[in-house]
Amino acid sequence: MTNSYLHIHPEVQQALKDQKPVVALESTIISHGMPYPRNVQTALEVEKVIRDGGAIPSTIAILDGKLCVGLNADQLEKLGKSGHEVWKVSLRDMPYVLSQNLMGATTVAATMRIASMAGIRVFVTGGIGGVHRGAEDSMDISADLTEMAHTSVAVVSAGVKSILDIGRTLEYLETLGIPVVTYGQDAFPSFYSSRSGFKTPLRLDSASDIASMMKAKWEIGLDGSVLVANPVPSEFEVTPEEIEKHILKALDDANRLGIRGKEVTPFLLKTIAENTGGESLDANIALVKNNAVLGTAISVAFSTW
Ligand code: PSU
Ligand code: MN
Repeated sequence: MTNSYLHIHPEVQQALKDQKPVVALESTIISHGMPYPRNVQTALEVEKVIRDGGAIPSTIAILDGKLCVGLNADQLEKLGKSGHEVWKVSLRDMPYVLSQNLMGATTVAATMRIASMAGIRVFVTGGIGGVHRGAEDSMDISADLTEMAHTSVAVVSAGVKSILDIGRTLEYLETLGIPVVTYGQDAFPSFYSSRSGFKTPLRLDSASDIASMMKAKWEIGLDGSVLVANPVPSEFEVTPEEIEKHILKALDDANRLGIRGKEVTPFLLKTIAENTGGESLDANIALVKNNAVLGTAISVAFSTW
């Protein structure tokens, strides 16, 4: 769906025209997910991983009243340096941020929708939003999930972070008809860890098998995402037991400080990163790069159909 707000970088435009593989990347991970300057460094390194794998990277953000598909190094630097001053944009924020000419970093939900407008079918991130712990009272369920129900872009993640209620998130994904497939193992991963205590609903062992499942889904008219869960490389893993105490502390802080709504996820991510020191940040960076390798291979395999 093209529109006057959509601005596609010429290199991305050309690749799409030539039906070459393109991989979308989100920008909230840069502005709200990691500290400066490692966020910008990581964004550039992830783009390089995608190029080395034979696809064109396309980071998505809202700048100067446009939905930008593909950013240059200056734009990445600006987004990364401005950190939390940048608007965190999920679907409901898009019209406001666009029409007010604000700088916006897109979440999984908003990135998927913009990628889809441009015709991109594969999107690489770290972790998705989901059903929060205590959602039975707060009703805090990320728009990432409902967006995945109807936008046909595959999302490559390292599973679901255990700041969320992983069991309820998997149930919700099932309700919405979203295939959840783990790459190469039976355990569903939980971002920092290759396991979560839950078994994966589906397992596939190659990028081409994942691409052929995407083709089957979309060709028969089942719109919506495929969630790919790619376990963090074992050398960077943090055990669920170790991370859990930091999560409980961060949740407690969030409650005490009355953190609500869109602030919850960035607050938890930031608090946990601070309290675990470098270890969780190293894991975070390693898993995003690892996801970029798999996402690129999926995108290359998908582009041959
Ligand atoms: N989970 C992570 N890392 C992240 C996010 C979630 O492990 O960076 C970001 C993503 O941009 C995701 C957003 O789309 O947070 C979800 O926010 P919310 O829970 O407010 O929907
Ligand atoms: Mn929320």
